Amino acid sequence: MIQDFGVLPDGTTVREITLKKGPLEASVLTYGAIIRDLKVDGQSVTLGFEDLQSYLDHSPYFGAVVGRCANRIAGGNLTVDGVGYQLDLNDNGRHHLHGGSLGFSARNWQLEQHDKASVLLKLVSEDGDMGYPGQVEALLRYTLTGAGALRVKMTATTSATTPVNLTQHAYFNLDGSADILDHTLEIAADRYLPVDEALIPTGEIRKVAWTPYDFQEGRKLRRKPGEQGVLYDHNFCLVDAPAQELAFAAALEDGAGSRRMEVWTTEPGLQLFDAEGMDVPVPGLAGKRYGAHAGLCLEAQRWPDGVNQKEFMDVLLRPGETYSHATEFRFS
Ligand code: FUC
Repeated sequence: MIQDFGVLPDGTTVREITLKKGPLEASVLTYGAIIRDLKVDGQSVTLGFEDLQSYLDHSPYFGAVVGRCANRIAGGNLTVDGVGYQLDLNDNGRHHLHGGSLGFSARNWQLEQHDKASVLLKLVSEDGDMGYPGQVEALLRYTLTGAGALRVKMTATTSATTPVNLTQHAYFNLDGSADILDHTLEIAADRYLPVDEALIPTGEIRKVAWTPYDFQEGRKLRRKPGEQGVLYDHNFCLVDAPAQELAFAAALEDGAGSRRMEVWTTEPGLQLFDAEGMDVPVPGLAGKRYGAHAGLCLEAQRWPDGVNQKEFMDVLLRPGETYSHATEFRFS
């Protein structure tokens, strides 16, 4: 099903495509390639809004695809083949966040194709967009699979060498409770990236063992005694390079242990963000209010600030190459 969802300030229409397959139903917006709502057996498992204006005014990237580069680039400083570029400084005027103020999450994607269970969207990011060199063409397909998963498949090509690191920024809450602190999370990472006060990786790659970042055996998001002040806004190091095949990255279970979601991805990193500071001033899906820890993000991506970190994998895409990323959110 497809319908108009609203009109952007520039006069273009945002479309909403509803996909259905088995127990899954997904509503996808052309704006930001946003997953506006994802239902499993009729229960919403992501955070979102009922109207476009709330997305324009209040969304902390709910369900959006972020790019060209997910997460932060320190000082918005990019150097490609010896040439320096200044990227849009949309993070407190100091750093570049999620591709800039008009990144992929704030663009109205073109609707290329759709059927009952899948939709294909396209975005052309022009040369110089948000300060980046080269024209990038991105394709994104969402598919509801017969096996009860939402599959996200993204590819991109470029006219000049530029960094590309896309991710799906959905906030999950599997049981509709006020917060996700009693959800249990497992992450298949034995290392994570410590950050500085601006949330930018320091460059150190640290073992999770004996720290609050050890999710290898599964643990609740709720801080244990003695863990006050622990922040979950970090990249977990799954592997050292992107892969061709999907691999298990994480599992999330609701408080009662009645719903489970697994994340499988080709990406080497997973950003955990548990929205501690969330305080959305307008109603969300079905009138819900979203406060602290209302949902959490599991953003599969290449390690953040890769353009400035020699030890991290390359995030540059060159002409003739194809960036490719697949992530599946599997429900049971
Ligand atoms: C996540 C975080 C950021 C930011 C954003 C809304 O990706 O890593 O810190 O707050 O979402």
